[in-house]
Order: sequence, then structure tokens, then C-alpha cells
Amino acid sequence: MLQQLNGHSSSSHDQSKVSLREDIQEFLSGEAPLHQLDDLTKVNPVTLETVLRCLQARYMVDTFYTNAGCTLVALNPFKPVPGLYSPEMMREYHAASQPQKLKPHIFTVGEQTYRNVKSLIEPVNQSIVVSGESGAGKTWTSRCLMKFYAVVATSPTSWENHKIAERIEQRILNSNPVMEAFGNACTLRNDNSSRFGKFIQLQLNRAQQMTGAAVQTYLLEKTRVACQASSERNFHIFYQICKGASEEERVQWHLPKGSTFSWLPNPERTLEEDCFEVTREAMLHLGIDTPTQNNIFKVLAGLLHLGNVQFADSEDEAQPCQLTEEAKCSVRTSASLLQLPENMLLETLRIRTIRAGRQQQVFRKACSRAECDTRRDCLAKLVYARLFDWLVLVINSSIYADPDSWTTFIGLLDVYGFESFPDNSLEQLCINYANEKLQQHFVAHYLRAQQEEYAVEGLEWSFVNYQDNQTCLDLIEGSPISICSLINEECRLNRPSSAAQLQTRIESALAGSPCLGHNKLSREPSFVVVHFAGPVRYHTAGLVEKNKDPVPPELTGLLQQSQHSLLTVLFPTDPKEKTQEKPSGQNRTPALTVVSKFKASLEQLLRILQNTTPHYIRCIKPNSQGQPQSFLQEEVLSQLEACGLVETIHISAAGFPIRVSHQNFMERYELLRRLCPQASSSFHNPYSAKEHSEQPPQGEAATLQTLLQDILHILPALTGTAATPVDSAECTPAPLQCGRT
Ligand code: AOV
Ligand code: MG
Repeated sequence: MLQQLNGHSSSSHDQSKVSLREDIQEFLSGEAPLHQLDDLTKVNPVTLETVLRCLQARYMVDTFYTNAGCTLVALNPFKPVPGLYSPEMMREYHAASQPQKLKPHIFTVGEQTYRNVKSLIEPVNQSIVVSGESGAGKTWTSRCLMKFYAVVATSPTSWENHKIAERIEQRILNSNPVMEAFGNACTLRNDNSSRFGKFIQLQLNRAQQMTGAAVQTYLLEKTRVACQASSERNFHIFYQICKGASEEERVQWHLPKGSTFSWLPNPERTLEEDCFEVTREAMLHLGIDTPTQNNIFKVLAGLLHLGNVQFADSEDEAQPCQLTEEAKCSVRTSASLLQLPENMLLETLRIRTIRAGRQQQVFRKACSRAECDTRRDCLAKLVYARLFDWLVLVINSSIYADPDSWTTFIGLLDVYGFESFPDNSLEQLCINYANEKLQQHFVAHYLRAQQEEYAVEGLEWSFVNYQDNQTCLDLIEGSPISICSLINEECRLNRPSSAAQLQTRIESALAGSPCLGHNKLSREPSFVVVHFAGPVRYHTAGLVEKNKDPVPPELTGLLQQSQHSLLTVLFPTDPKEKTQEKPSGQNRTPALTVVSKFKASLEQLLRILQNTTPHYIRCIKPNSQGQPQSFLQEEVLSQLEACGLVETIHISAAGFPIRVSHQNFMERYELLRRLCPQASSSFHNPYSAKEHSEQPPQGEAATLQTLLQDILHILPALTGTAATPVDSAECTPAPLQCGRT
């Protein structure tokens, strides 16, 4: 099939248009041209090939959104599309009586979600889950949706109110540039790749106005501060301060023009995201004033100088590592920016303290060069991670709404997308694990639950097979043995084990899992996981250490000595903590590992999602080079396969689009029953009907359908419209399926 399709692979736009025209002619079955099919459920027959061709035909005429039953497929245009996200467009979708009849758009999803919140049938919290691989457009999409709600969910009732509303909405929007500056970075897959997960809860009052928001973040990839893969970059904010500081600030922050930093690779690459002014302006709106900003940037500059501290082996092992003159200068500058005593910084980086014996005597030992490097990196990660968490706290307090002021929320989920690099470690394992969890949410909520419900309701249904990623999740997180449990066990046992030993343990203990891939090509110790989105090889070197994420207490102690006003907030001295601290080696509760914490936070996220009505947007990356007007069929095909789009379309096309619980339906239409006695015969208890088995059992769906038809007949009388005969074909509602959700 691919060979046939590859003939149309679009190296050139025009050529592709010609071949597509042929495709379209072949494909036409007397219906609309392929690119005009707004809904993939209308493609006939629904196969991977036809869906792919339809999406390609639409992409080539700059149509980036297509409905696919319960999901919206969003192709990344990789170019600005004038007017597509303008406020006018937002208002058009908001004002439409039936937004689903307009062209497919993320604003349709936004508006339907918004309307669902106020639905009288089931006012319930909503969520929009934006998924797709790295660079597919998730962050862009969720940013546009936030702007959409900032336009449609505010109240211009009075000038005073309007000002308040604008302030809060502006602040919510301003959280984006700040969080992206500190939490996004350029990777091999995406110039603006999110290195943390984000769930933002937009809080609405009874009048559907946004009164505030709350942001929850997930596992920042803090290792990036001190270690960047070649061709990648550190977090954007470091480049912003180096490129955007004024002359005066350069002096204050010790960042003279032309200075180079080991932790600032590829500075010559200028990105759109390097705009310091935007970050500063947004910080101001969030209440982070200029002196506080100054303090933040000073700390960041201090970290950059710390990265330039290179150690050299000492001739005598018992002596601390040597430093070049240049490195000594970097220590001095870093200490001055972080307002730490220089000697203390140097000593903490080079000397380890060990407590041993009954008396807990303190021994001091010179660190090896590798240990010094680890301590330096650890110090930077510790500061950066705390700074990021503090920023999230400040943002939350700035956009926070009084719990009494809101009743419902719309949650927007934008996590790091599935990724596979030449070298994958614990960070990628966690990122891909999060994506597996979200895919499982979709599988469980939509592909599995819907079909199982039809079976329970006794409705005629031919089962659609789908790819369930539960096996892969079992491999990663299952019990009693999984990749996570094995890595955790290594941390708990705290024994020296090599990367090769970890590989062997994983491969022998989990050999039965179909999702553990073949590992023939491996030169370095590694294992392969076959994810729903493709196989990924994870290197085992350093995995256990990263999972432990140890922080030598001397480092925290050092930072508590800082005179820097921000560092005193980030590292408070807590006397209680000191007295309660148990001596090392004596009944210490093992600290939670990275994967354990991450697993718990994902489970909490899923619990929130499960209590909302979810809406799905699938972002698709048409090519991995980020080129506009290039649609590479093989790349798109693998993404369509991975997310089970064809199965979704089949289920959506044949399934029941409206799901209302029996109880909610009864509560809403009880009045009509009293007004319409002839309908009351349909108002029997469906369950009792099942008990009297002489009659064929009548399920809830059938009962409600009959009832709805009755109601439609009396509606004209109730609304005062003339009693014109009702065209039953037009008015017969879509089959109503009652869910007990
Ligand atoms: P991601 O969030 O899905 O990747 P982004 O939302 O950052 O991907 O999108 C990647 C890039 O694609 C953006 O920086 C834009 O240049 C471009 N882009 C995406 N959507 C659009 C659009 N609708 N119109 C124009 N350009 C777009 V990651 O965070 O790496 O998983 O972790
Ligand atoms: Mg992103």
C-alpha cells in the first residue's frame, strides 16, 4: 500500500496537486471532492489509505482541521495562517447557533466544550486532551484555546467588571510566555519543545465567565540545565538573558557581550522564542516586579557561570580537584551572583562529608573529578527546579480565583509529546509513559467503554477491533514486575550495579511481554520498548542514579547560607527539619524515586480527567523537518496508525453521538411528560420491562428514543409555533444512548 501511496509523496507541492487530482477522480463516487470532506466518517470506505488521502488533499489546499468522529484531527501548517485564529474567527464560532456546522476548527471543540459546561442536561466539568508527537502542535493548540476562552468567556456587563475580567484573562494568557521561557527548549524534534507537562484548569462561574485558573505542572526535565544533547539547547530563558540584557544589566549579571558558556550550546541559532521583552512584560503582568525579575536573572547568570567551572584531577587523590585560573574566576563570579561565600561554594563542590559511627562523626573526603562534576550539575538542577516550582506558585497565586467564585472548569492538557532520540534515558521513558497513559485514557474511555456499553444495553453492534496499549503500560508500570519496579528496586537496594546488569534484569524478568522489543543492534546497554507510537531504545547507563535523584545535604545547606533574597525564599532554613533529620544509615525512609512520584502525579491527573467529559484533539506532524506544504505520507501514516484513528472513525460513524443518563433525562423532561399524557406510556421503568420477559426487553435507549419522538411532536404546541406537521425524517433525533456515567 505504501508503495502505491509513495508515488504521491509531496516533494513538490504542484506535483502533488496533480497526482492528488487523479486520486480524487479515482476516488469520486459522485460525492464531494476529497478535500471538501470535513468529516472523515464520510470517507468511503474508511481505511488508512482513504483517510490519509483525504487529509493530504485537505492539507494541500490549506485546510488543516478535519473532524474524525469524537476527535478533531489537527495538521500542523508549519506556517502562519492569516485570520485562522483571529478574534473575529473566535466570535464567529462562539456566535454560531450550530458551531459544528462550520468548518472544523479547534474553536468548534472550544465552543462545544464551553456549551457543555452550561448544559442543563449534565453540567459537568470538561477537559480538552491535546495529544500528538513532539512538534505536532499541542502547545500551539492549547495556547489558541486559552486565547479563545479569554475572548468568549469574559463578561463585558459593566466597565468595572470588564476591567476585572480583562485583568484575570490577561494574566492567564501571560502565564504562557513565562512558563514556555523557563520550561521549553529547542530539541531535535521541535524548536519550542515543552520540557514539562501542563494541565490548566480554567475556572468558570455560573454565568460562564472565567474567574480564574490553576496550573498544575508535571516533571520538568531539569537535567537539561546542566546537560544538553548536541544540536539541542538549554531552556530558552538562558538565551533570552544573554541576548536581550541591556548594557547595564550585562554588567550587573556579569554577562559581557561575546562571553561563552558550556551550558549554552548553539547560541548562534536565533529562534522566535528568544524574545526577552515578551517574557519580562508577561512577568510584570503576573505581578513579578522588576527588582524580583532582576534577582531571578542574576540567579540564572550565576548558574551559567557555575557551568563553566571545570575540574581537573588532583595528583594526590586525597587532595581536592584542581581548578584552572579561568575556572577559579567562574567560581568567584558564580558565588558573587548567587551571593554565596566563595570558599564555601568551592568546598561543597569538591569535598564530601560523611557521617559514620555511633557518634555520627563527620569525615571529610575529597571528591573525584567525576563526583565534582556531578555535584556541580546537581546544584544547578536543584536551584533551577526550585525556581521553576516557585514561578508556578507565583503564577497560580496571580491567576487564582476564590473557590466560591467558580462552579465548573474546563481543563486543558498539554504534555510533552512522544519522542525518540538517538540517546533516550529516564526523561524520555517518563515522557513516553505519560503519552501511553493518555492513549490508554482514550482507549478506555472511548474505544472500549462505548462498545462495552452498547453490549450491556443490548444494542445491535458489530465490535470494532482496536489496538489496546494496556500491554505496554503493564510493561512499564504494572505489578508485581515492570520496568519501573525494577529500576525502583535497584534504587532501594542501593547496590553498585552496572548498566549491563540492569539491561539483563529487565530483559530476563520481562521477556514475556510482547512490548519488550528485540535488542540486537545494541552496542551500549539498553532495552527497547514498543510503544503505541513506535519502538524506543532506552539506554540503561545512569538510569538508576537519575531515578534516585540524590541531593547531597551539603548542597541544600550551602544554598541556605545564601544572602540572595530569592534563594532565601527557595531554600529556607527550617530548624524543625534539622532536628528531625535522622542520621544517615539509621532507619531512613527511602526517598520517593522520580518514577514513583511521576506515576503518582499521572494517576492524580487521570483521576481528574475521569471526572470530566473529555474532548480530544489529535495533532499530526505532516513532516519531521517542520516544512510548510510538505505532507510525507509514511510519517503521517504511522501517526494515524498509532492513535487508532481509523478505529475511532468506525466507532464514531456507527455509534451513538448523544449520551445522557436515564436519571438526567427524566429530571429534565419530567415536566413534558405531565404535559403530554400520551408520552407517559413510554415513561415506564426500563428495568422492570426486562423483568417481564414475555415482552421483548426494551432498553433505556429505545425508551428514551420513543419518548423523544413524542416530545418532538408536542414541542410546537409548547413553544407557541403553529402546529405544522413535523417532518419526522428531519426531526428524528440522532439515536439517544443513555450512559450511566
Ligand atoms: P508540540 O507542543 O506538540 O511539541 P508545538 O505546539 O510546540 O508542538 O508546535 C511546534 C511548532 O509548529 C510551533 O512552534 C509552530 O512553529 C508550529 N505550529 C504548530 N501549530 C501551528 C499552527 N496551528 N499554525 C502555525 N504553526 C504551527 V512537544 O512540546 O516537543 O511535544 O514536547
Ligand atoms: Mg509542547
